[in-house]
Amino acid sequence: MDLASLGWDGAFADQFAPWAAGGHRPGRVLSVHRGGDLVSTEAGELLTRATGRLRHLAGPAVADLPAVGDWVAVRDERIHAVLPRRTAVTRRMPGTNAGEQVLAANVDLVLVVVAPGRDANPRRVERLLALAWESGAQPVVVLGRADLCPDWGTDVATELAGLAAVAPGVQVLALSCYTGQGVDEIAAMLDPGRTAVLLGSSGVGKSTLVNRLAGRDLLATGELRDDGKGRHTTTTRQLVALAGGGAVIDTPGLRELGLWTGDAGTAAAFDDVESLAAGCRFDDCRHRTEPGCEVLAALEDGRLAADRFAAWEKLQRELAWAERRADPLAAANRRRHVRALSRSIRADRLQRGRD
Ligand SMILES: Nc1nc2c(ncn2[C@@H]2O[C@H](COP(=O)(O)OP(=O)(O)OP(=O)(O)O)[C@@H](O)[C@H]2O)c(=O)[nH]1
Ligand SMILES: [Mg+2]
Ligand SMILES: [Zn+2]
Repeated sequence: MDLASLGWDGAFADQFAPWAAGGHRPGRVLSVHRGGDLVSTEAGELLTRATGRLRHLAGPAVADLPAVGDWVAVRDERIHAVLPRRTAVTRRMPGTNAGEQVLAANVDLVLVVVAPGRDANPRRVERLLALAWESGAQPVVVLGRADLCPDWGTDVATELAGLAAVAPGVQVLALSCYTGQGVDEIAAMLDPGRTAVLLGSSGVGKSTLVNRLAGRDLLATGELRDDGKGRHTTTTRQLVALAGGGAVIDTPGLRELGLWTGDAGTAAAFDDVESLAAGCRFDDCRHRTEPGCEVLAALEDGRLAADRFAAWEKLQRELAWAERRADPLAAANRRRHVRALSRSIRADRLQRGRD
């Protein structure tokens, strides 16, 4: 496999130099299984395993072990090191109360795929976008299975407008793998060397999209249940190299959306609310009764929708809870960091307004 088409570049090569000197070869993790990690190298695909040393260093921190999309140093069918991740989509480990899980590493794009109707619920999209922004990659919202909108045209436009309202600064597009609408647009985002990860509920058509992009039926897709929900057909995360260069990572439908300490992500996903909050007179304004509160003023005059504010508050509470559990000290620092970040977002906007 040509590693450049998978995203290998000079900066990674520089970081890899000491490993190359030690006789290691670079590779990208395609999938992670109990029996080992499948890695794509210049010499082909290899089934590898992290060395005992790497496991020992990671200890209980599974996030330090190779994840799908990672660039790794391989020798003798063993992974000796994981290169620093440029971006990472992470969440809390489902079912546990601590620990971070890396869903996809070194991605350029996070395609948040939703189906028309219930699944395109603004609150769910907001949460997925917070996760996406937090990764450091660029989110895109995809209305999948758009051909199912009863009135093809008007309904799609309404759904897209609803999605755009909760996705400031994010491209929103309609996709149908049946009619082909939107497929080329997404393919065009995946130049050689670029990687996208697909996130969304079960049954929204993620694996079907991968097959369309790959031009052949690589992955299993599943019929929907009678209630219109998916059957959790995909069970492992998997990186697929596309023939024209570029790569896409398919993931199982997300049931539990445990946000990791995603303050930066929330700040970006709720750019509108955060910018208002940055304008409050007091730095620690709770937006309840404080004088000079911009958020209250915006709620009053309709610039900010009440349900969007409620969603933001709820996410804030969850983040605060997750943070306290993970690292109480860091939590306080992060709060300060986010306030600074929102202020810079606001300054940036004002600047853009002036330009
Ligand atoms: N009408 C319509 N159906 C689609 C479209 N894309 C996929 N489907 C169907 O939706 C069902 C679910 O598709 P999958 O690709 O398996 O969905 P998924 O998101 O990968 O689901 P999980 O693997 O369970 O997370 C299948 O029956 C597909 O044929 C589309 O554009 N339009
Ligand atoms: Mg699937
Ligand atoms: Zn306020």
